[in-house]
Amino acid sequence: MAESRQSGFFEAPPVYAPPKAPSSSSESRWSKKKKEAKEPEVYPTVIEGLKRIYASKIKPLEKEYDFDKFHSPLLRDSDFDAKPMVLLIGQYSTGKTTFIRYLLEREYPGAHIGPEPTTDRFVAVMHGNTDLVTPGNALTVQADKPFGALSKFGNDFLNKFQSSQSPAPILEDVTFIDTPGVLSGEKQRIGRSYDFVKVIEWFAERADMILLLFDAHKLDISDEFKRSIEGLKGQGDKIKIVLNKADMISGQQLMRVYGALMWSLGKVLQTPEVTRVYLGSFWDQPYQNEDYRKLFEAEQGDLLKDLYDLPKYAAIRKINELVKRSRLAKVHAYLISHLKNEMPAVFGKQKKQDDLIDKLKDEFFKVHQKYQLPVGDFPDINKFREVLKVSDFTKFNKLNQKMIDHMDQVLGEDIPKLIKQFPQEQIRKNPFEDSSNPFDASITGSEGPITSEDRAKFQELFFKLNPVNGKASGKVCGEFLSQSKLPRDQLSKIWGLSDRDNDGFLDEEEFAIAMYFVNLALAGATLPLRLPPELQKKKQQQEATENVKPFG
Ligand SMILES: Nc1nc2c(ncn2[C@@H]2O[C@H](COP(=O)(O)OP(=O)(O)OP(=O)(O)O)[C@@H](O)[C@H]2O)c(=O)[nH]1
Ligand SMILES: [Mg+2]
Repeated sequence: MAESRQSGFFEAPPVYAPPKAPSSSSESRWSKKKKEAKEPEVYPTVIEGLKRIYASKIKPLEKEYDFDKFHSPLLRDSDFDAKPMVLLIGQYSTGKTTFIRYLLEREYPGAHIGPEPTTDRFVAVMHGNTDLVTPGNALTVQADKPFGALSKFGNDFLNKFQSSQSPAPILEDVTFIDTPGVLSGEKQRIGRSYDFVKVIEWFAERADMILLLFDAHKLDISDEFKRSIEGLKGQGDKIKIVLNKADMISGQQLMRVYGALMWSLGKVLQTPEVTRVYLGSFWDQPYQNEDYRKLFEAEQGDLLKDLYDLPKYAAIRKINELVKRSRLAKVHAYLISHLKNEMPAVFGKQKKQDDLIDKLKDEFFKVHQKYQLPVGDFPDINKFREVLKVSDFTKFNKLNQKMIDHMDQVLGEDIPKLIKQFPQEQIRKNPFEDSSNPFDASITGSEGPITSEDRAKFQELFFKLNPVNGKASGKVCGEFLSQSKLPRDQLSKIWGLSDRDNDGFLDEEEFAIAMYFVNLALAGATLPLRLPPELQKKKQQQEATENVKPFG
């Protein structure tokens, strides 16, 4: 099945042909001008649209006003093409590397797992046809990777950064960032030779999901971890908490740990909303304490569902981020050109520049008033001041109204147009409805997961179980399914998947699902943690067809 999945979520062939560019020799000044002024009605893909809007209207303004010196480097195509990124953060040994292993269903090259601090570097776990490790320095110069900007953290950091490529199917749609465990006590004081918190902030800003892992049987929030979490302010909506290894403690202890975790997090995260916590043991080993099996499985299922959804929402997040960036870039252009304007033509330049820096708050206010700009779009005044101190205001550029107009077009026309295009692309590339689902590729076939031939066989078997009111009891089904000689834990997993209404009985459809998974497990495939949507839908569809059989 993997062969049929050459294209990732964003790379499917365009439905709309991109507007043809006239050849340069035949291009008149007029058509050039027209092309400049007008963006195409429909972009080949949303990501392609974002790239073009950025290159034609936002980047020129960013260059004009040194946006990169003040805020963040100019974007490259690879920044737009980057797959959704999941950042894992936690104290050492909370199970970050194991969690990635569990999702990849294999080890990534260079992975170390162990009870002592093991991962000593940042690892971008990405897709590749063969296992390959690329060191940090080489990564930052690869134009097709979104890590160029990391060079600002220096060599000490780059020596502790690498990418590990691996052919795991999930990596075709998501990139994971494994991080060194946050240290506590003495080890923390020894320190690192690079700014760990700043690096975490960098990844967090670009991540689509941030997983904060805690160890239920060793709950501990060190100062460095606290600072890292504080560095995540503003990214609250991406954060998900994982209380891992919950199977290692009793129910009573778990309640206490859960309460303690919520209490400490409330203080650190300071968000009005309650952050979602996933309880469980996120690895492929049997649970040590079986009391909460159902709860853990449900939680695991929820977290996986959120991961499934990432590619779907990643494009929306990219649009969102570009909007944020454009608004900041516009305010930035006004601020820089205003400072330039305030400078004297001949004498007293340095003095005036120092004055302006001293009274920067007043200058911000003037710009806010004059152009009616939202306060929320203004940058952090202290960071802005730091860069101004090493700048020469006379070199700043004057206000370029055309560039500002372009930004208004981006925000008022181009982006809304792109969003309108969005639903079509979503339908076309819904990762659940085609074979690019990274998690359950093996069970999605062109006929649907259960073939009609199998379905007929399963139906016959089901009726041999003498169902009452359309349902066969757990005992009867259990005995029948045990004949497969599958291990008990697998059978229990299969039961959990197929008895969808948890009533301890199987109806005809649920029985078909169970049989389907029994065959899959017998063939050596890994069982999914939650019921794939195709099977859920099948059930609804079947119910619908049954309901419209008035004479049946
Ligand atoms: N019970 C249980 N133990 C786990 C789980 N995940 C990991 N472990 C154990 O916890 C230890 C640490 O696992 P790692 O995956 O190395 O943890 P890490 O967070 O990557 O650690 P560092 O890289 O040092 O920060 C190992 O001995 C694992 O066997 C889990 O889900 N449940
Ligand atoms: Mg690790």
